[in-house]
Amino acid sequence: MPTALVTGITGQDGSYLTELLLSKGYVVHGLIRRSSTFNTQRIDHLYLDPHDPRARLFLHYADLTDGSRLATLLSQIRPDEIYNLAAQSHVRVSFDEPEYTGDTTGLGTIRLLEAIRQSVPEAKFYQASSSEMFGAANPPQNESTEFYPRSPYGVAKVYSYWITKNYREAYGLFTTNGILFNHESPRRGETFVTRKITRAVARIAKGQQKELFLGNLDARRDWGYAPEYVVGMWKILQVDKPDDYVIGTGTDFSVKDFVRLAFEHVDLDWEKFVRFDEKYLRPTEVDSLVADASKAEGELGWKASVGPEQLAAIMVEHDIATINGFVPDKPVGTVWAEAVS
Ligand code: NAP
Ligand code: F7E
Repeated sequence: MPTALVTGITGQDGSYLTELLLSKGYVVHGLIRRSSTFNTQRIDHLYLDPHDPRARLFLHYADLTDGSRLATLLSQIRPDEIYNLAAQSHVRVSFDEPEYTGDTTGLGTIRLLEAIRQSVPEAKFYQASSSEMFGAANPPQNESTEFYPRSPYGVAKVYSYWITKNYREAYGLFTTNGILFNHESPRRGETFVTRKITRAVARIAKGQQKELFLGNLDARRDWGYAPEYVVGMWKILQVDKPDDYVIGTGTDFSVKDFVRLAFEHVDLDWEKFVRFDEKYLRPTEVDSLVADASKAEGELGWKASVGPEQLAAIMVEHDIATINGFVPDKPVGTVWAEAVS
């Protein structure tokens, strides 16, 4: 059975990727941060007590800011594939915590790559690069577009992108970048704009909320569906020669468009509920990100099938179902917590 190591396993993408890898027969090791409350909600439905002979998902405490821990774990686990999804991933927060963002989202990658170089140089490495690296560059953006990051997050991701490429060229490691455009899902963090909108729409439709405060409605994004994007990650590591790929839908919608789609799904007029709050503005904004993912389609056979209209419907439906008491995945991380305590 192939063995994968996933950093950021408790995040949106980590949870979908783990589902995919387990379904393909992998043994999956996930790095998890110590937290004073449970933070494994997104993967609880995948976890079995390690004493169970069927267990193929194993979790380990670690942090991308702790290089010696990464080195120890890599030499113990000796994974075939490593997916580096961990990051301080919120662009607005990166302006509030620029140094921490640089340490985790930027330097975290070099700590991992050094551990790989020294312990498992034969392993394949995937770096979660981002369309935020393109920043102010004109759309559509592809693998040849010059980077012009507009936030501490974007700058940190550019560092990680280049150090990933450098370790490929300098040491011959199998290191790759997936340059993913925005991708969303019912598991999206609640402070990213799509999920913030769909949760509010569900609550407004149910009479639990009156207004929704947002910042810049004019920014344009290429929003895709996260479960499809983790397939792209896996495919990037299955090629013969390591390379970098843009992954996105090629669609071009504004935040206002997404708001309208989400409210229309419950037959409400968004203009009656949405208010402006400048606290959600960023010191520098990324105006327009639209993917040209033709290289991924041609070389990986990857193509998105879910666009923003369907995505908004999926997310609103999920958030309404949650209010109605439907809980799709096991909610709280008790199984894992019991196993390690
Ligand atoms: P997410 O939901 O915010 O998950 C981030 C993960 O990183 C969480 O598991 C988090 O752990 C972990 N993490 C944060 N700081 C860490 C640290 N210092 N050490 C170890 N783990 C740490 O992000 P996502 O949406 O799944 O995105 C996955 C990756 O793709 C990220 O690197 C993100 O920057 C990148 N990306 C995302 C998108 C997108 O649209 N979603 C697009 C392009 C690139 P906790 O659960 O403990 O907080
Ligand atoms: O903002 C505008 C905001 O925070 C999208 C991360 O996954 O994708 C994500 O970064 C747009 C921006 O995502 C609010 O100004 C308006 O223009 O959902 P977001 P993001 O910044 O695009 C990239 C590819 C990543 O790599 C990142 O990790 O929406 N916006 N009003 C707002 N945004 C938020 N969060 N909240 C608002 O109230």
